[in-house]
Amino acid sequence: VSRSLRNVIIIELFVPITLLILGIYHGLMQVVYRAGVIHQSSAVKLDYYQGLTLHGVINAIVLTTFFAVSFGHATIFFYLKKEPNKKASWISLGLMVVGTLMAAWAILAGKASVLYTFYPPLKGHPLFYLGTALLIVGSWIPLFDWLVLYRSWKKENPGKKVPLAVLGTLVNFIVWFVCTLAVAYEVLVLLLPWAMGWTPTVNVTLARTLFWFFGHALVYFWLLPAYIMFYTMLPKVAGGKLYSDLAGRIALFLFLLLSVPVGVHHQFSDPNISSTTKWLSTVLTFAVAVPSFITAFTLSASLEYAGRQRGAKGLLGWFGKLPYLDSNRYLFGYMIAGLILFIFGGFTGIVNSSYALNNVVHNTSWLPGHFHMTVAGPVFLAMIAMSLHLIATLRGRKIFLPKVNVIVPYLWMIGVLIFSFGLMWGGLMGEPRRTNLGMTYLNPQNELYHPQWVPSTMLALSGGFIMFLAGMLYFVVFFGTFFRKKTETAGLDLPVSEAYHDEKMVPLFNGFKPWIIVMVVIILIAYVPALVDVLSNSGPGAPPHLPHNPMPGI
Ligand code: HAS
Ligand code: HEM
Repeated sequence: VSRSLRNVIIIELFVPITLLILGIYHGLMQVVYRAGVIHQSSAVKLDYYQGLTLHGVINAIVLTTFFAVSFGHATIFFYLKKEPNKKASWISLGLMVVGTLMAAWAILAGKASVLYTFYPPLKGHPLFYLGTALLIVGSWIPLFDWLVLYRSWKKENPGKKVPLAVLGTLVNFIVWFVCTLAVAYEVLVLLLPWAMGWTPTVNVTLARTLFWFFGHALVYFWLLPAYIMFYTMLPKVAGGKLYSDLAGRIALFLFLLLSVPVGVHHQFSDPNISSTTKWLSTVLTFAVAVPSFITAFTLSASLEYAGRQRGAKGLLGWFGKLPYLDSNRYLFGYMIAGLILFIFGGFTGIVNSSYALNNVVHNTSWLPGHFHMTVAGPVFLAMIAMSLHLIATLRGRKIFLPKVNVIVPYLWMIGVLIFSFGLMWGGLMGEPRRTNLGMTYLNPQNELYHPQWVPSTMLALSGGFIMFLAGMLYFVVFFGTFFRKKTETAGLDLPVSEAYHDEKMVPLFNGFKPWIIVMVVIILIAYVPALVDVLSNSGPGAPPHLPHNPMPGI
């Protein structure tokens, strides 16, 4: 690996992991406010919503985008043996860093407490929107470069299967490119002119619809780097093989088809979208769970094979034979802890997407319960594990405190389980999300005091504290590894799983064209009705209540 690419990858990991210190601190503060430990609107000069914005933006937008780009560079180079264009990689990194600094300034100055979803009518400083746009444009650049490398690799290797990790990276960034077009339009055409004072108002539901066109595909943009690791590395570090290579390809292509057209499931309570459009969104969302079910079965079979290779007997003996605490295979611990969390994260997602059940959980603390078992579960654990692996190998450093490192993922997992259980329990009792409970419902001095929410918020507080502790231990390991003396040969090295069933090359699963066409068709089927609803039903006044329809909507 060239010095230039190595430095790009290292900076792309170092910047967000450093910012993450602030992101994790604000996670802790969130549980502290929620549990009514403090009854203030701010702490350490940062306001509640400012802190929540920092938490969501740093953890879920900045860390994930930087990581996806750096991991993309790593997989493309490692599998295709071709270096991405030097200039393009540095321009992309430069745009992402400048964009992040602009948005961070706006938030820290208290001028953009708009949360990571920046729904209008909350209005942020223009630099917040511009910074977000730069971060996104910066992350687009590598895709075009990688596509050139991919095409030349295909020409040189006719009839060979495209490596699964490369396929995953390209699927992920094609989804990212398509979905970010909508948020770029939202930011540049609707929000920025409004924030600059050039337009008097914005169409709120149109902005939300454009945001969620982007927003749910965003969660798969977070997930797919983790899936690439689960398919191409986990079986190897577990001591086995990937059960089926074709299953991985099918799952990835299903994400290409179905990641974007499901965004309306975040808008079940928006009154100007019709029930039919929402029903369609539920059906498509059930469909997008299918590639995750395929993944669950394929990975279980791969892990069972690994367990048996390691001498397991009987039906379930393989569970006990996996390298849970092997500090040389710490990637395994991070990945398995994430997968265990995702069993719960996935099932709660299916509850959310069921149109009628969504009424019960929407905007309650059930939701952060769900998404800390997804984005702060498999996604976060896979990302921080791979960041550590890449930093250690690219800089030729040994892992600092390997025995501590190997328990970090389990501590995090236990923390998330307790934390999310507390939030979901509270959510089912009506606890709202995005609300400083310490000021009102969890303040005994306040007339709104809800003592029945004390146990659930205390549970969330204790889980959140364990997560915070695990996060701090991770920082010690990461920065300890980063700054220790060089003792190993530096280079880019990734674990590679062989396939147990390495099916023949099928042209349909070795290229993108037909899939992209079907993707566009499904997006049109889902989003033309949604946009027609939004544009024809937005105007002054609320849509009428229809007695035959208990759901919000027309
Ligand atoms: Fe979600 C809201 C539905 C997946 C993140 N989601 C959110 C929000 C976030 C988020 C951040 O339909 C909040 C947005 C906001 O701020 O308002 N979500 C789903 C569904 C899925 C899903 C159906 N979500 C994710 C993923 C995320 C994520 C992935 C981040 C990475 N979600 C919703 C809906 C809402 C929502 C509604 C809106 C709710 C509202 O009202 O606002 C599916 O993709 C889930 C499928 C997953 C599975 C699990 C498969 C299990 C696996 C593990 C196997 C384990 C093994 C280990 C092999 C079916 C793969 C075994 C070995 C041992 C040793 C045990
Ligand atoms: C929101 C705690 C780590 C992503 C929240 C909320 C809490 C919380 C309590 C809900 C606030 C509310 O709606 O009332 C924590 C703790 C963490 C942690 C204690 C660890 C110490 C993470 C990580 C990620 C993440 C690692 C992602 C990688 C998010 C997102 C939100 C959120 C996207 C939504 C923000 C919003 O509603 O605008 N967190 N979190 N969190 N968290 Fe975390």
